[in-house]
Amino acid sequence: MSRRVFDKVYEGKRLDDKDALELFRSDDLFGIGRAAAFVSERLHGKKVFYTRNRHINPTNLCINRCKFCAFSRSVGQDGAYAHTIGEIIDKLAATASTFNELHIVGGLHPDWPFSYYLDLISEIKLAFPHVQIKAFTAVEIDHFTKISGRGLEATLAALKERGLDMLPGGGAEIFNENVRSRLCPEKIPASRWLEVHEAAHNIGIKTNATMLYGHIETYDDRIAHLMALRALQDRTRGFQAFIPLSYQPVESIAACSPSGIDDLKTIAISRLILDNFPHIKAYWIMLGEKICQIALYFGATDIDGTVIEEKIAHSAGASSAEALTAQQMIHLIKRAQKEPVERNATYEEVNATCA
Ligand code: V47
Ligand code: SF4
Repeated sequence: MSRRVFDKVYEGKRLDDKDALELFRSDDLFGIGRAAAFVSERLHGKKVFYTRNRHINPTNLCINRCKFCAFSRSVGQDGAYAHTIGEIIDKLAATASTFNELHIVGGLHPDWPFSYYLDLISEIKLAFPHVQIKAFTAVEIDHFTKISGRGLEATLAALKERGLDMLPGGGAEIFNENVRSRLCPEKIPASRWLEVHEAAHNIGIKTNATMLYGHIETYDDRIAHLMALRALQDRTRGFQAFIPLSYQPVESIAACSPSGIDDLKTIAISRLILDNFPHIKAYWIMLGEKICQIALYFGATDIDGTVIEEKIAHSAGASSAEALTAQQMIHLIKRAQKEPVERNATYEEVNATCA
């Protein structure tokens, strides 16, 4: 590939669609990685962020049943579950001293009222006031507007009032509507996903963004996805991290997961295109610990958290561990010659207490 695109990066110029396609088609993995590392070091030096968090999935019952999702179940199906708020509080109480961020996402339950979600947030905040809550994908928020009869901003504001701190980036999948209709025909369209995040940003809720890649999409689809996120971020500045989600194979969509090379290239190119995003997150659960560690040389500056209990990727057969201790995360970062920094959900640095 020509030096032209790298020159633009080193001169601090914004890349366009054509540059992005040249990068995706290139086999100069190290050149791309070096350019992305240049950008991430300019932003954060040697710092790599991690968090002590815990995942909670209140239910796997879901009316959408996306084709790639091995986690969801229909009513009456083997393995279906729906936790009461009391069960969730008990689960959390058992490990409460080990996390300061909660990541809560689940299926679209066919019957739960909006009050379940409002009470869930309030009761968690009451029982664990030190914990920040990152909860509900844009897909869930849209569902809440339907079950509550409220508008988007009113729905988000009600959750914020109860203690919601931020939204995770799930549900974005791939924005191209043809691919989306094959992967997840029942899911909200891309335009609605973007609208939910814009509304959250407008009322002061920060969010993350994701992209599910490595299945049936093309490089052009990935580029259009990244460009749509960059355009929204130009307007709102409300995104904190972008998380490329490496597809975990399920039979009905595509048999193979992306290669390690594709994982690293996608992380690096995301860093180069999303010049207005503070962080690119290498999500070790879907990448595996070793690719995640190498990604720190390809533009990633966040490795997510301890997680404790992961159901979505592991339902699809992810071979990574289900949890890492804070000590293991620190070790992973230090062995890459980087500086581990513990953060909370909203990216404030916190003093590590369990290292
Ligand atoms: O929206 C489902 C994806 C997402 C598969 O914001 C799959 O900090 C790969 O969004 N292969 C949920 N991916 C996970 C997510 C997330 C994870 C960690 C941190 C954050 C954050 C967000 O998982 C879903 C869907 O896109 N998913 N099935 C699969 N087979
Ligand atoms: Fe439901 Fe989310 Fe799974 Fe789709 S990805 S079936 S919306 S839980």
